[in-house]
Amino acid sequence: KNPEFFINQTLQFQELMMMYDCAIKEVKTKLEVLNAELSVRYKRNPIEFISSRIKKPVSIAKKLQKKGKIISVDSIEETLSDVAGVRVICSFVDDIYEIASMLVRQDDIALVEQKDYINEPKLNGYRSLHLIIEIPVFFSDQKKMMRVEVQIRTIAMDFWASLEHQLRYKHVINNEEEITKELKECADIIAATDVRMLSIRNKIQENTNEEDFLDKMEKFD
Ligand code: 0O2
Repeated sequence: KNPEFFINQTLQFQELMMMYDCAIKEVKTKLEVLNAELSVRYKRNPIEFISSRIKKPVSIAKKLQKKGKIISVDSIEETLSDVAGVRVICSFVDDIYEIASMLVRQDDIALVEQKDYINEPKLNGYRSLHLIIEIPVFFSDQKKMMRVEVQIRTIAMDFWASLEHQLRYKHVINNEEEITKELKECADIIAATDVRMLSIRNKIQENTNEEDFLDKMEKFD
C-alpha cells in the first residue's frame, strides 16, 4: 500500500547489510594479520581457517520476533549482535585464548561481551568462545562502529558443532533425550581429545632437540 516506505526500508536494509559485510572484512583482515605474524614467529599456524556469514533476512526477522521487537531495519542494529559473524577455527585450545586476547587488546576494538562456552560448556556439550566486538569501519562520509560476533573454537569443537547443527536443524527427533545424551557424550570425548592433543604438542616442544643449525633453519623454508 505504501511503495515509498517499502522501497525505503529495502534500500536501508541493503545498506546496513553492506556495512556488516565491510565490518566482517575488517575483522578477518585483523585475524589474518595475527596469523601471518604468529606463523612466521612460531613456525606454526594457530588459525586453521576463518569463515564468515551475514545472518539471513528470515533468521533476522525470526530473532527480532523472538525478542519481542518490531521487525524493522532500525531494530536490527539496536537488538542483534550477531548479524555479522566470523568463525575462527584454531589448532589448539590455548590458541583460542591467545587469538582472542590479541584481538581485543587492539585499541580500535571494543569488547562488548564475552561468553566462554569452553570453561562453561552449554548443557548439550557445545563449546566455543564467543566475543561480541565493535569495530570502526570508515565509509565515505562517516566512521561507524559495527558489531560483529566472533566465535573462536578448535577444529574438534567445530567438528562437533557442525554435525550437531546439521542433526538438530534438519530433523524432528522422537527419542530426543537419548540423542541429546549421546551428543553430549561425544562432546565430552572430543573435549578430552583436545586436552590430550595440547599436551602432546607441549611434550613435542619440550623434547625437540634443535642443536643442528641447518635443522633449525629448515623450519624457515
Ligand atoms: P546461526 O545459524 O549460527 O546464525 P543472544 O544473541 O545473546 O540473544 P544467542 O543467540 O543464544 O543469544 O547467543 P549465543 O549463545 O552466543 O549463540 C549464538 C550462536 O552460537 C548460534 O547462532 C550458533 O552459531 C552458536 N551456538 C550456540 N549454541 C549452539 C549449540 O548448542 N549448537 C551449535 N551447533 N551452535 C550453537 P544461531 O543464531 O543459533 O545460528
